[in-house]
Amino acid sequence: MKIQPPLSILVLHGPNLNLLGQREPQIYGALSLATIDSRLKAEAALLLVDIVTAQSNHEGVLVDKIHEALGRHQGILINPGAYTHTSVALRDAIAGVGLPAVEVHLSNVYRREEFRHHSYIAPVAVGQISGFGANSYLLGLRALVYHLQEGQGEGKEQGKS
Ligand code: CA2
Repeated sequence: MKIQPPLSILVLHGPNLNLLGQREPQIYGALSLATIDSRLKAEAALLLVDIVTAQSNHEGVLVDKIHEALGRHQGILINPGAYTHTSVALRDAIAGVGLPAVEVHLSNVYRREEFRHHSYIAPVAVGQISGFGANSYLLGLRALVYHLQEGQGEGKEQGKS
């Protein structure tokens, strides 16, 4: 039996999420991004997976990070921030690398302004979790890991590993 290295997940935070905990706590909660990242690391340890986290306010930097995930990570957990509602480039990058991605949002975007109801990312994501504050990230990580593990399980049943 071949020993598999742990799954590695890239966690991407989009624009303005570096401000978390400092402004608009009524919408986005009181936790800082550093606290969310450390909770994600604790959750990843429970799930026996590795994570690498990054935040950028720049669309092209996020596109580059998605490209660089190929060969390094098996899945992407992403809060694209406002780029959710505007970015064909991020959508094309996720579709282009073909890695399973889960989209997460702190706020329930469907209870907010109409322009937040459309996501360019959702059609190329495995799924979306929205409205649970920092727990959206933890739920999203769990969903992505289960998705990846189920995929591997199916492969094994078919004698592919
Ligand atoms: O609910 C989410 O996670 C969002 O992705 C957050 C984005 C927003 O544009 C999306 O519609 C939904 C905005 C992130 C801005 O974060 C801030 C945090 C603190 C203070 C100001 C902005």
